[in-house]
Amino acid sequence: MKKILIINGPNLNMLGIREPGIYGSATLKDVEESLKRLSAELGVEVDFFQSNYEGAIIDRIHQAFGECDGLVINPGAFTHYSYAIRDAIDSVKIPTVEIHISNVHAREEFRHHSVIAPIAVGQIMGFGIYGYQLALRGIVNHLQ
Ligand code: CA2
Repeated sequence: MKKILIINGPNLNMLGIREPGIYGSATLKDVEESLKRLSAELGVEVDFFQSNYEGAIIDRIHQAFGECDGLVINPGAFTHYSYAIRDAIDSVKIPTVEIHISNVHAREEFRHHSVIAPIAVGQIMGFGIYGYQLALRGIVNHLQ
């Protein structure tokens, strides 16, 4: 069975708790439960990781080498400047979908650039937390 790792970066532990106008009212736990249900439908295994620390995210990506077949990541604000997370994904060569809850292009200019996008299979954004489902479907389809 294919195994997909779903990583959420900094501040995404606050989903559903603060700023519901931008990120909605569902919690990260709600998101993970819905992905768990979808994984059963798609016949894949999912594992979840959230951290507010760049190094912890990098360590988890390294740990996924030889263990996971695909990666779905919302790197949070690291999206825009973490060459270290980009290099980690590139080094393990695990096919990756980048997901954002909001449409980053409709927001501040600093959010318009992603350093992850060039090494990702694709990007999903602007569909709220439903984007996680699209991202999981996307990576599973890519791996098949
Ligand atoms: O739209 C996205 O998913 C983002 O990755 C979210 C990041 C932001 O820095 C990116 O530019 C776009 C921020 C995550 C903050 O999450 C919160 C959730 C609830 C309350 C406060 C913050």
